[in-house]
Amino acid sequence: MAEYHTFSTEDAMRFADEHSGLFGDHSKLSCEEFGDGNLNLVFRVSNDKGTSLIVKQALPYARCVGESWPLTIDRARIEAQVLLKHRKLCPEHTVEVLHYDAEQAAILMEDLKHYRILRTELISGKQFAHLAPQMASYLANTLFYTSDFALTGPNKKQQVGKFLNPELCLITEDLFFTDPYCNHERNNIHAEIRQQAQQLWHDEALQAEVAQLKADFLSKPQALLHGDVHSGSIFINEENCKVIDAEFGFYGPIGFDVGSLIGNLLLNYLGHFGLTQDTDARQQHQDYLVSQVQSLWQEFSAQFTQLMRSECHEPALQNSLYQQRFMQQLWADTLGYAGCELIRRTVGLAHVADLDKISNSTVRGQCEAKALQLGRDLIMQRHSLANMAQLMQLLHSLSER
Ligand code: SR1
Ligand code: MG
Repeated sequence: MAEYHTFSTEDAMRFADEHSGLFGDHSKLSCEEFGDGNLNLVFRVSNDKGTSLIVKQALPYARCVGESWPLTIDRARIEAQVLLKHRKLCPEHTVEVLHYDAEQAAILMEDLKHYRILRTELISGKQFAHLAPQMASYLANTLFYTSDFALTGPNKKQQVGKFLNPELCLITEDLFFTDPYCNHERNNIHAEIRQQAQQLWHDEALQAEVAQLKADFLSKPQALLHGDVHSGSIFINEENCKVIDAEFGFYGPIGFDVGSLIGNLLLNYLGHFGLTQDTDARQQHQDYLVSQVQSLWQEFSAQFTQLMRSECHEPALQNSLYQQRFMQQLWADTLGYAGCELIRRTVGLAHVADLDKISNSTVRGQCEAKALQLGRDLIMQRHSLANMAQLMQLLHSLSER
């Protein structure tokens, strides 16, 4: 087998051609590299009849930083295997993997060319009623059926071992839970909020809560997470949404996936204070986001609860009081991780366009300050915010500050 080498467009075409029966005449293929993510090469290979596939190759370093940040190419295995597993559990909302090559760390997958990236759509003010119910279904199914509620003890432990993913987890451990709370050189802090960012470095009460969330991230292998459910990992169109990019997958706390998505919806909510000048349009979009956050949690928790009642194979975990407590803790975890996502996307290495695209730097600073405040409130109050109505109150009081 050929040794790993970085794909050219010609290599990507050959790879797609060899591993799919779709193309036929190689001479009629074309290819473009269009990856704009943080880590990988992404090629679209097309024939002259309108058929296309995606080839994604892991680089041996983080693309957004360069060769000075080496990174395992085994992440392509994790990505392929998480997507294959999640697709079995939720075929409607998981991208299809057609082939994985360990040597070249390359994945051939369906081209979602009739879909668009959720983040771009939300930034431009688009709304999709099906987003929350479909993502609730994806999260409930993938997380329940990979948890101790559904797997035997030995099988679960074998799965945990297969998806250890230490290098990619370390990125999250650093970027999510450490960097924002100290003066780290990786941080990216706009001048307008430097003072608020510095407060994070001296906020011991907040740091203690973040330490708890990080400890759980390190030591609570509840289910096979996607590990990076932000709105750039979701493709959407008028009927459907599909999840991509599972290279951060591992066995971790369920609230991390649910909270990451809620955090990203809230980042878009806050970003629209600066992105949309028309106050009626802004209010309408923000109301939409609030309703999506509400329905995401309601539908996710209803489905997960139903699955615990009807599909739990572990006798001790069938206890209904235990299951209630489990959901209560999951709610608190979800709020905490959503808060961490708000903070790290505002002052950490990896920002989001929802805030960065605000052209007026003073207004952007005001939105970022709200993101830090809301992030802190969510983390600190995650055990006392009893329900979604209280979370919404917090959001509204923030808008008025
Ligand atoms: C160096 S990787 C930076 C971020 O991009 C990924 O999508 C993850 O969110 C990670 O934290
Ligand atoms: Mg990604």
